[in-house]
Amino acid sequence: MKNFINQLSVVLDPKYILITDEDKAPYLTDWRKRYTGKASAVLLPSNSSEVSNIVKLCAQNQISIVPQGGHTGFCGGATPDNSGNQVILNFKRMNQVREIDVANQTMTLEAGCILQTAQEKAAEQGFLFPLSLGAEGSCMIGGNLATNAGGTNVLRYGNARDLCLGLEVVTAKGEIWNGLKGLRKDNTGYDLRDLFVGSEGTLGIITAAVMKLYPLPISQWTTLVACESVSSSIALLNLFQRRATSLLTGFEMMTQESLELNEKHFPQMANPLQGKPPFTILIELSDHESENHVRQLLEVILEEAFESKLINDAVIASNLSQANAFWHMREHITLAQAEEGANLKHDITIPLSSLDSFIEETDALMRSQYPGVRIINFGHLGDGNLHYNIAPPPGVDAKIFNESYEKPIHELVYAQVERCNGSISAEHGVGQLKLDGLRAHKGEVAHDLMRALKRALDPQNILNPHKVVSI
Ligand code: FAD
Ligand code: 2HG
Ligand code: ZN
Repeated sequence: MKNFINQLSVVLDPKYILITDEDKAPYLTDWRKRYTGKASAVLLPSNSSEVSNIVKLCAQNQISIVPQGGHTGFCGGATPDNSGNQVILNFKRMNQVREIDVANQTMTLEAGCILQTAQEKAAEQGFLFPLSLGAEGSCMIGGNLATNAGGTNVLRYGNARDLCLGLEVVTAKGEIWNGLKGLRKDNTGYDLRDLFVGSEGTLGIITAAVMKLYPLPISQWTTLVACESVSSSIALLNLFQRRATSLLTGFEMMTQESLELNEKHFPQMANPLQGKPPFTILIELSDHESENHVRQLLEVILEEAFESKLINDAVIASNLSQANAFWHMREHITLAQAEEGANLKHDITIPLSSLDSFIEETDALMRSQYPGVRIINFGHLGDGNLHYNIAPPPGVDAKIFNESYEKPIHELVYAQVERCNGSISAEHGVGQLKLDGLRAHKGEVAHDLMRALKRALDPQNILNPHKVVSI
């Protein structure tokens, strides 16, 4: 290993090769503190050639690499194993916006560019870069693409994959594939870009990307509404989709139990709706034409929703700071859960037509089999994506809860997901958390194809091994 580190210092300035325990510590534990690994070194390259040279050396020495962005992922994908032989390749020094192409409405970003920086740089040029999620102040575009991140604008603009037009990737051999074309059409055979997006660092290392930009909306209106049931929430979504079409940019759901937990930890984020509605829906409309048009449309749709008894209360944010407060309330549920302690996450998608029965039946099964657990159910309802998270009954030790209940609770939820023809990972990925369950979920044929791809692109199994698929 000492010899390998010496070789590394030929291709990377030694001050960017972290080898002391103290220097490495911040890179070894994931955001949820579920996984802590060991690494022989943390490497901080500043450009794609350095990444290429590092990968070549790793390939020669059979050293495996864990790519790492902001380390905010929820599935342990960016955390090394316990062998102490892996290296972490962290992208924080590759953080430049290489280009904003105004005519083509694209931006080219290095993998370590923080998502919020990309949004801000786009806005400076009058563009919207629509990828948006709670971790945007620290997650990086390479990590977003590697996980095919979703977030709160998917309903209108799609997930990270939909926003990506081109990639630069370092392969497992250390070659640099330059696919940084900002083309909206390119049917020249297999889509390599789509292979790397969502592969969580197991097929190649993303060093840069061309991303789509959109015109900045001139006005946005945000409202919170109270719904009595899942079925009325979905009918409300359909009403907004029919009436507002592409002006609908956000449709998020929070249950009463989620907001109560939020308020416990962040009392300043109390729900402004009265009477503790079972389902609070956050809706956002965006417009590129005039301030008034979308506000009036919102009022008309809400009136119709009141008349059809889909909602029984609503509050429209009167200014930007109130709109931000609504969004903060939604985004803080994850932080409230982290403050509260242990919780089991289920990032699932269900077809909207089955969502009502999924929630009703799964809630009932959960409450009868695990009395006292708290069902912290919230998420991107417009995408059929629930964060169906389970917290232990108050006062139950987190460790005991995880050890005794994690497996059966996952099994219960995932069996329900299968029954409804849903997915066990909507937007957070697989990483190491869902590695074992993936074969059963995908089916043998799909899983074998995934393995074949992994073997073809990374025959030495040095790119993030034992994440997503084991070979
Ligand atoms: P990391 O966690 O560092 O890495 C994630 C995976 O990508 C790992 O497998 C890693 O090896 C790989 N990887 C990282 N960089 C590269 C690269 N350059 N090349 C190849 N592979 C690479 N996710 C959502 O989808 N929607 C949300 O709404 C959302 N909200 C969140 C809110 C909070 C508060 C937090 C903490 C997380 C949230 N997440 C959400 C999860 C997380 O932020 C996303 O998965 C994000 O895309 C991860 O980016 P990252 O830079 O932190 O990646
Ligand atoms: C969100 O939508 C994130 O806020 C986090 O995807 C979900 O905490 C979670 O489970
Ligand atoms: Zn989410």
